[in-house]
Amino acid sequence: MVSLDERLEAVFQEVIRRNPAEAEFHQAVREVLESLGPVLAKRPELVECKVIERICEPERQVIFRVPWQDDTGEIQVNRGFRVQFNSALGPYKGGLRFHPSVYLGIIKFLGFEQIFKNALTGLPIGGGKGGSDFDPKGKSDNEIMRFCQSFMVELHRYVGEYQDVPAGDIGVGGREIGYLFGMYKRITNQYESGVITGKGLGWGGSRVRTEATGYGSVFFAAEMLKVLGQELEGKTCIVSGSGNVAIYTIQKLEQLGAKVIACSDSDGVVYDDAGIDLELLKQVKEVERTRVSAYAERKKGARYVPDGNIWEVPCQVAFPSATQNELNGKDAAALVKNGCIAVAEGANMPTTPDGIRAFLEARVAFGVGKAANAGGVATSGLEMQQNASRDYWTFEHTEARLQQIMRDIHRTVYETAEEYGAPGNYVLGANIAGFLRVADAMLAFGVV
Ligand code: NDP
Ligand code: 2IT
Repeated sequence: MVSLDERLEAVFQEVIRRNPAEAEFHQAVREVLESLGPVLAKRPELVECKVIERICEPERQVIFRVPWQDDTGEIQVNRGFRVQFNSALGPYKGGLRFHPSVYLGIIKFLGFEQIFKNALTGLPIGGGKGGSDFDPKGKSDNEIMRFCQSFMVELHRYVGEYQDVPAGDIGVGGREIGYLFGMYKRITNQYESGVITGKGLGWGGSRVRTEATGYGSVFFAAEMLKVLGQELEGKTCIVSGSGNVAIYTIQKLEQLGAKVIACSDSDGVVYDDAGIDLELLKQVKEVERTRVSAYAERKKGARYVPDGNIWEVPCQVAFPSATQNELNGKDAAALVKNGCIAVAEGANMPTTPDGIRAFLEARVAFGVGKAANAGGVATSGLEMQQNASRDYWTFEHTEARLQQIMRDIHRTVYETAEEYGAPGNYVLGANIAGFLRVADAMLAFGVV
């Protein structure tokens, strides 16, 4: 563990004391605090104004009951969350995660990350996150609908175009956004498109939003490689996960001439030396909503290993795109040993602190999630722009905007790292640049 400046250590200890048993939240806070030492040296007024203490405390947290009836008629009870972390730069903005592992600590870590990520996009959006411990796996379409409707019956009180704008995350995609928006529209009797993003293209959605997180993380990786005098064309890559982010990471990599030889889900890993067949993967995951093992059963030459470790596959560029803490110090060491030169985090906090340290020490270009995966929320911001102007943009225009945003984030993060004496350290650059944008707005507002 990197030791903290004593003022930051005191802030961190207070965060632990006030938020007991929330390990992921502590981890996300610690990573940011570890970057802020050089900022305090330059900007002592930030200490006096207690802006770091304020940023670590969510503006509002809502926890609610979500009762629903399953297909057998039995009543189920889940827990819903919305953490409205910071609105200094705009309405709270961030996804909803439906996964059985969800508890307050997960939503708070995601909401905390979201503050700085959203600031890095340069768009006027604050940070928030929500979700439920509901497990969508094995549920019928009707059960998903009833759950989403019940969730929105409570959530609608706290969201709005100018207040808080949710979107998808793990377990929440286009289908769920449709059910959520439909219920919000019904309750409020208003067609308030800007209340949620990730909508369908026929009813207020933005082109490229589905692809945006994956495409964005590939654009970010391309920028990192450019600094190294390299390009993605011809590179061998691995992408963990096989959900929304993973699929569109694979698609953009293939378009740019890279080869993706492995992907995964929480049950196992698929290896395909010929390169993942995207159409088949989409059929298996998006249409049939089944497991990656089904891909290997149908694709000649592909192999499936239950409980396999994807990070043992030799590659030049890795894209952790499944979930938090999926890549540890040992995994990072294996990647480095096998010749990996760049990592772009499509997921939120997929690399453990040990893993990050191993990458930084080995001088691997390590694109931290709050920078590398910001393309999803950035395109949500573009969806909000289109909704506000009652307009739809073309795919080409929207993708060009996304690419420019990712380039700008890369430049900002890279230059900030240099300015603060850590050239090439994207973790430090992203944390400082994101933090300063939020902190400066908060200072302007007085004691808020
Ligand atoms: P999806 O639900 O579409 O896919 C999630 C993928 O990750 C699945 O392959 C899933 O496997 C795997 N996964 C989830 N939880 C676990 C776990 N506990 N252990 C192992 N594997 C797991 O979600 P997304 O693709 O949208 O999200 C992936 C990551 O990207 C998350 O960290 C999310 O926060 C982040 N992200 C998403 C954005 C978006 O726009 N969607 C934007 C920025 C970041 P299985 O099916 O077996 O559960
Ligand atoms: O983690 C994320 O940035 C997301 N899940 C997307 C959030 C959004 O509001 O589009």
